[in-house]
Amino acid sequence: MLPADVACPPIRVVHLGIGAFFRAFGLPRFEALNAALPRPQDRSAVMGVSLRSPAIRDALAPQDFTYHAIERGPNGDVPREITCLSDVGYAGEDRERILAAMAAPDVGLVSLTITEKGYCHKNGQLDASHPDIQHDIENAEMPVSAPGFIVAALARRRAAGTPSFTCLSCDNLADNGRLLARVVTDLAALVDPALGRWIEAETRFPVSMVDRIVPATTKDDRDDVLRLAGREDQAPVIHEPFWQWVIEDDFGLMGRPDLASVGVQLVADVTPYEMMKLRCLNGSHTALALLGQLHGKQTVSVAITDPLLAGFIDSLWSQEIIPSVTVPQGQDITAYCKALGARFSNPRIIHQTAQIAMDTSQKLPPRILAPLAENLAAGRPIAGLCLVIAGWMAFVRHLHDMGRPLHDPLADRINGIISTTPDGDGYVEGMLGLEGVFSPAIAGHELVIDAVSQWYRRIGADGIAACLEDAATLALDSSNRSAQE
Ligand code: CS2
Repeated sequence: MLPADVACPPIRVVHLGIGAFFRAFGLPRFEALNAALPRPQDRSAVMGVSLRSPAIRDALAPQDFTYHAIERGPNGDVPREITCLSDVGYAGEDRERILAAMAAPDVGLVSLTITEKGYCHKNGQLDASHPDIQHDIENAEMPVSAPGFIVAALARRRAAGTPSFTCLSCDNLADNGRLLARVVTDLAALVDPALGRWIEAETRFPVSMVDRIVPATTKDDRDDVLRLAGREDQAPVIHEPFWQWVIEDDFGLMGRPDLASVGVQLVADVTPYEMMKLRCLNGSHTALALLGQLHGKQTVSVAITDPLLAGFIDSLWSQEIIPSVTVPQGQDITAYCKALGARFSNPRIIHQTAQIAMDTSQKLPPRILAPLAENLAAGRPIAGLCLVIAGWMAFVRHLHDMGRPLHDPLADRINGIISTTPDGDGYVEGMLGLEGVFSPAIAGHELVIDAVSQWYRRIGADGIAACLEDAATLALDSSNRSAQE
């Protein structure tokens, strides 16, 4: 038998935001890494941190933090037991344990999936007026935000003479590592300028692109685990077979886990991968979610097999998204989108369009508005992207009118606009004025104002089906035009 300290490898990674995504995407990589290491003492354990709720800690603790990741392909399930997670702390109750773990010399990596809103930023800078950030400026040793936890832990490491860990953002944001570096160093500078300088010099923030479709786990999924694995599991995760993880090879003094040996791509520049994924996959996800909701389609697989939506997504890709992407070397982007269509169609992945439609105010900028701005500058078509924006405006107004909650960090501002502007052009103008979502250049651009207002009116007058048909015709016209040019 192994001595107890060897049987349980040291925590070398702390992950902030231990939701279903990272448990289905990142932890299986650490599990594979451990499985390939013959000496147990060389293996790594991961500590997870839940920032908002104790639920995942409480579900996993009675099962020693092990759980099943179920790969759900079109034809069947493959369950895998994940054992590398050795602890989960909830920020609201286990702050000291979490900070002690993050400050421990064995920890070389702090990874994050905290979603777009977790970065507490406004236009790429720390939002110092954000209530969590105000709290963390005044109580730096008792943080509540993710940047606050990183700053407090790095302060401890600096004081103890321990090298900095590397901070690895795994969120769907353009240049996610740069944004994390910005908010962390901005916050540190406000708390202690010398610490801010130390972090700037010592901490690496590689950019990464992450990809795996992970729907929310349901009660049926928990029952499936019992059937497949013969064991109760209160916190399994479901995922598609596909995954891709591309990381900028920029780690600090603590080195990096040998992720390349388990299929992770370590590259000098993640930008083309991230641009392709954020725009082609996430952009079309957001389009399917919003327009799918308006069109009565509750899941992605049902939405993408609807001829009108499928036709729209095909033309959105070919006319507006693909032309805006700098394609990674050796990648066939048309084949990439075709494969996305197949991934989205997997009928056994029940991915709710309502789930993807959450937090859209944070998702539009990298997914829809970035290609829109570039298309405008290059004189390329924008009609489909503008339909997605108009669809969002119709979707949030519909929720409001039905008295249903809007899950979005800007819900109060959005509901304020809805209740103070008459439906129509004034409402569209009000929404385009949402600071932090639409840049002044986009919000004030006549072509955008016209296209979004027209689509919005058309959705109200003729319904989304007519708009989807129109958009496909427009796309056909513009592709005929460019074929003739
Ligand atoms: C989705 C993503 O919920 C969403 O916004 O677009 O979670 C998507 O499933 C993943 O990024 C796929 O890698």
